Amino acid sequence: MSKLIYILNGPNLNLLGKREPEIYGNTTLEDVEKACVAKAAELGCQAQCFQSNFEGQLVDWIHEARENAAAIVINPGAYSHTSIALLDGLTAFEGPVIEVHISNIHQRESFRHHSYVSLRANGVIVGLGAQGYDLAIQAAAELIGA
Ligand code: CA2
Repeated sequence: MSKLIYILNGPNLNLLGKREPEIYGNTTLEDVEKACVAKAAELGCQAQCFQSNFEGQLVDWIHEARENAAAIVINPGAYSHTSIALLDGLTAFEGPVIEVHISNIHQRESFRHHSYVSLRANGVIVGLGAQGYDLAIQAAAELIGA
């Protein structure tokens, strides 16, 4: 059976492609998720995509990934900068974690420069737009030996 990669998107990412295209581009979350499923399949893996505006829901999916998934690709949105709960959940996950940010958080406000999730992530991709998810899946697939 092909290895499963969980693709987790945090708060407000359901608005992708619908507002602030100068920062986040025109690609919708639906487009991103379709591209993730296709990329994973191309690499002989499977992607399952989730988005929530609630921190606890994201933590629950990370716990679920402990049983089901070989790797996690996560854009934690603003929770990157605030959430020790996501960091702790991800620390309890044994496989590789790749963190994605569509925008270059280091060129933005100083409160976006620090990510708790980066303390756990095997790799971080920032500033490459929606293509960052593709690259993250590629990295995750390599790390799980797919
Ligand atoms: O650059 C990223 O991917 C972020 O994770 C996006 C988060 C932001 O809080 C992080 O600092 C960086 C925000 C997601 C909001 O997405 C929107 C998309 C379209 C319109 C409005 C918000």
